[in-house]
Amino acid sequence: WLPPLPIKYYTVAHIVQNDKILLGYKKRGFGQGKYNGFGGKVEPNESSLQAAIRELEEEAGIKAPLKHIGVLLFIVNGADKTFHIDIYYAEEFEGTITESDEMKPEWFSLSTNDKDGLPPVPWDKMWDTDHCWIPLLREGKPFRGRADFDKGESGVFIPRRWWYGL
Ligand code: 6OG
Repeated sequence: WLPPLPIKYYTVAHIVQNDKILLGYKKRGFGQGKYNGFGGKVEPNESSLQAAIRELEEEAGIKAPLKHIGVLLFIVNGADKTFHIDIYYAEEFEGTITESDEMKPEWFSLSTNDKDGLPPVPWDKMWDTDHCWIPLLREGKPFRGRADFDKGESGVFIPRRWWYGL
């Protein structure tokens, strides 16, 4: 058995500031109803970094000096493609955080006792494997990972095995 082809390139970008993280509630499309960083497909005419900057602006209304911090490979048994996801982050941004038709941006606390009264990161409404690498992102440690999924009823991805490392 081999991973499904083609390999499709995606981006996910996070703003991380003083132990808080900006996530978006996905209102439509793939991953609807989940919280995730901002991102999407890399178009043929652009680099992964250009796509990450463009998607962050389209979905959250802000510009940020994104830095590459991680690579994730998601292999889904029964899917028609394999996902290669570049993860980016920034500690600053310009502009006003704005809701789009795709994403509703919200701040969450990465610490357990938050002074600003922010809600904690909603792990139960995120992709199952995010808790493996968001702590590395928080510490600014470059990481890579691979997660293998089965495709369940109605297209949901069921995580089977995963590896994450520095
Ligand atoms: P659009 O269809 O909206 O791009 N994505 C994932 N993000 C996380 N955290 N975990 C996963 O594990 C993911 N699989 C895909 C990449 C889809 C967006 O969803 C991200 C893109 O930002 C399975 O254009």
